[in-house]
Amino acid sequence: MRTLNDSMYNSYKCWLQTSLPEEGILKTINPLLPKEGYRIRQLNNHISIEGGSNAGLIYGTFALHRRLAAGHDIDCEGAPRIARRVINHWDNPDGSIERGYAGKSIFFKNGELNYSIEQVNDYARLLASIGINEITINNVNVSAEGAKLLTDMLPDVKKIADIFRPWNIRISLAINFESPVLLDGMPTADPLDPNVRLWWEKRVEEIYSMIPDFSGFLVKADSEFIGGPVAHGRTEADGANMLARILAPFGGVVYWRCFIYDCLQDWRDSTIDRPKAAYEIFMPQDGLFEPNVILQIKNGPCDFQVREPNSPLLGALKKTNRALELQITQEYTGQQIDLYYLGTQWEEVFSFPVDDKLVLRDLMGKKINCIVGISNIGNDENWTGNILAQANLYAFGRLAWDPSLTAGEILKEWIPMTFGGNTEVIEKIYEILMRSRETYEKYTTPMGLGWMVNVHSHYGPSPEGYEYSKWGTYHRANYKAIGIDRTSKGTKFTLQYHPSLTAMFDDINKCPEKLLLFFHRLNYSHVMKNGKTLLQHYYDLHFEGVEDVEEFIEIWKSLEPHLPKKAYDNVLERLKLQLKNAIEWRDVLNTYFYRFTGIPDAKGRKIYE
Ligand code: GCV
Repeated sequence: MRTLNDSMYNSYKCWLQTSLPEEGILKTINPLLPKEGYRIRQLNNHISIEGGSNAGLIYGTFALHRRLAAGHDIDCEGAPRIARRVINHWDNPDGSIERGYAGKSIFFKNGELNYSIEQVNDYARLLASIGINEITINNVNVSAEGAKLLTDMLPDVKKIADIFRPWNIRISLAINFESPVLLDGMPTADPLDPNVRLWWEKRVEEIYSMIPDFSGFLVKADSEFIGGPVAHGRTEADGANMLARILAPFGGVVYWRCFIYDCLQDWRDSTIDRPKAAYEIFMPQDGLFEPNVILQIKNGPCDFQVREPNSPLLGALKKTNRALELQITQEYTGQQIDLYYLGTQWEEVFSFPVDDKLVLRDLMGKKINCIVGISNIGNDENWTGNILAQANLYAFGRLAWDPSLTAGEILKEWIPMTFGGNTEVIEKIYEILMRSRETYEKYTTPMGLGWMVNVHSHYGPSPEGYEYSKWGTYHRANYKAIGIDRTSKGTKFTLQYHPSLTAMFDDINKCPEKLLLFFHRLNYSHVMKNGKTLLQHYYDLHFEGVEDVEEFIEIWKSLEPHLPKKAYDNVLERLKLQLKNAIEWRDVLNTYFYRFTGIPDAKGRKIYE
């Protein structure tokens, strides 16, 4: 098992490892400050950090470190805008990580909790440094093995909770709704069955006797072949409320995921439109959930694609608590091989309108007081596989603390903390990271189309990989047109938004061009605002995307003298793989459309027959 002292692990000088200044610092608790808040002052012969509690002192200490590295004034005050700042792990008991790209789980091995205390403590410290205050350690797809966290593995869960607690991080568990059947052979998991309720009561009492600050349960139910209340003829609210009522006396909550859709769709049936599903299921139940239920909603209505509009449910629910779920692990966004700084994407998510006045950011910390990120770490020597992918975890924490930060501001903290103060290094890494999302989008599926990835792995191009499948993710390209008409004249998805947004997305001239193919079905001859046809625009973006990656490689190479060899090699190796991937995407997709249309590239560049 890797420990803090392993040489490889220490060879990166990354943000969590630079030591915190301790000498000449006076730390005091000031109950007048918010509990997790802090105030830092530079006085004559020392620096004072006041915290509203120990948690505030922890955050204040890391804030001081950050400000020193970024060259900001030391005097400052801070407090989180969002109360619950949560990391979800998709770690399985066998040590694998669903959609993980940085090695194996740091928690599990061979069917049990099997970990290094130092490593987990170091991870807790890392999360505390970015303000995270809660963690779910296991995958939402809970196998029969994973369900045992509630029983056989509970003593070990307690030990993990003990490691996280000093860092102000509470623990929660993902549970399988069918646990009474899976673990104890009960005849049913019907949430209205009194014996089922009793079974859960016993589990919850046991958990709280061992982990008094246990945060609660995370539930993926009635989703992707996993059971839930609907299978018992009940509603999502029936299921969530049964658990919530049991947890309430202990101060626990239920995170109920809204990622529910028909995953056995017939592609011939164009009356079903997957992005509509969550709203259709949950809006009629708005107000029926207990106050300690938090509906956990992915940022987009599909599934963490490179560009989607925000889920309409985030703004539409009025009487139900909710959490915004973001994916830090790069499932559809390059798998920690391709460069993809998610900060720019999340800044857009926060800036996305909810109605004619407000954007999502305005709801954060008010109507939406919880944010969840799917972890991108594993036991890899630098935590995230690609060292530059650390920026995504860092950005998540910083935005969870303060959603008004910009993607650029966050990078200007992270880069010097990780690579030191050399201006050339800072500027060049800043440039490639800030451009990275758009570059990936250019050579994959621009304009909101999404998917077209290889089935299951979700890396690399396969334009028809999901086209005739059951998953409901179609683009319906033919010789003339592409995309789904999701306007009020089409599938009516746009009607799920505030009327001002319906009007914008419905109107082809007002719909943001970057989302055009999410909302509209268009002929390849459609003329874009830049005067090009849709098809030519598509070709151009694919060629440009590859050129961008070539440029990134040159920029990175120019930094060789200024970077630790290990970090330099780590990224260069991945950039080379990214170039291969980008070329593959460009050629497969350009050929795909050329074969349909017979229209060559206007600039005569090579498109394969
Ligand atoms: C944990 C997508 C991913 C799955 C993931 C699921 C979810 O479908 O491909 O791996 O399962 O989302 O968010 O539940």
